[in-house]
Amino acid sequence: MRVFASDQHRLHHAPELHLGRLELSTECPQRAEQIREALEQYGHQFAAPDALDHDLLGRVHAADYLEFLATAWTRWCDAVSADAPAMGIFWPAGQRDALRPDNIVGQLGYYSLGADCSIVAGTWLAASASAALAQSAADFVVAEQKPAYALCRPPGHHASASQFGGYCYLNNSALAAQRLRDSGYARVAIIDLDYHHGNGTQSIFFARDDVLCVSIHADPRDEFPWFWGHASERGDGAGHGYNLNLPLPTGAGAEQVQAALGSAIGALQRAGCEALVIALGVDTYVDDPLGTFTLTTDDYRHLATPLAALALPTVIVQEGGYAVGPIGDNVAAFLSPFDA
Ligand code: OKP
Ligand code: ZN
Repeated sequence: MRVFASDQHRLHHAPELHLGRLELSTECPQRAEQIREALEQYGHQFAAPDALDHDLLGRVHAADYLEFLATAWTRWCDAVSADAPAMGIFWPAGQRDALRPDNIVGQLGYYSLGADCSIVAGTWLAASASAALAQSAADFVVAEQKPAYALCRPPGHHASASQFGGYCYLNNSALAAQRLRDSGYARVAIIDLDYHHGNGTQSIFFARDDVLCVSIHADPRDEFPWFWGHASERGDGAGHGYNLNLPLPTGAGAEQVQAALGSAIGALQRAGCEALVIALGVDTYVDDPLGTFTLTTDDYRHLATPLAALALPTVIVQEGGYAVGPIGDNVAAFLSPFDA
């Protein structure tokens, strides 16, 4: 399979708040390095991304948020400290239409959903390179009518039009879907297989009927992102019926995920989707430090089999997965049915 990858992700490894202390995030550069090494060994073909299309970025993210992300680190260094990561500490909790503060400290709360990630010197460059991979993979799929995989890091599915969080800054899967739409596919499906609900993707497309969002994830009553991902969230206005959440209980295994995937594929077919983005998190793996699901490496091949059989133009975008040792084998197992 064609794999889009870049070294720029190495510029970003940001601290997160963990048990009351700042620690380097579980979302680490070794994740992408392991995946790259494994996919090289399995003989996948690597390609470099094209330059990021800022018009595409602007169709998924708010202009003021993009300006904030691009300048947050320098503003933080000038106003606060170059020795600490830039992160929020206050949020407009419960206030629906809060006015945006002018100060960087206030804006970090305004533009984020939690304190589980931060912005460091290389964050914007790494996030934009990650987005460029998703865009380039989508362009490849359109041009070649073959599937492609974007080795994105940092991940993207928790980032909404104007908020970062959950290790995500730019929504790579949403950008890939928007690119497919702009290339002429009338309706695109995003199937999100990450252990965590793709709240950012859901929010970006919630009022739209041209992108069907389906997410299979741990029930938000027990898991991050806590406030999104319930089955009752079905979309707004014209988008009603084009958002489908399939939450699973803590400890769910391959059979439960496989059954939910059957429902996801049914929804995709009923909606008449012409192209597919798979938000591939492998934090559903049995030994994942953040997850509780029990999937094995072989299960990823079985999960991908009915998706590959759809034979739709398909972009696979890397999201989470924190069991660094086996992460490459898990991704390779998922990709294998698409090469058959
Ligand atoms: C991102 B993705 C653990 C904090 C957990 C939130 C999890 C983000 C997951 N110290 N932070 O969906 O894999
Ligand atoms: Zn996840």
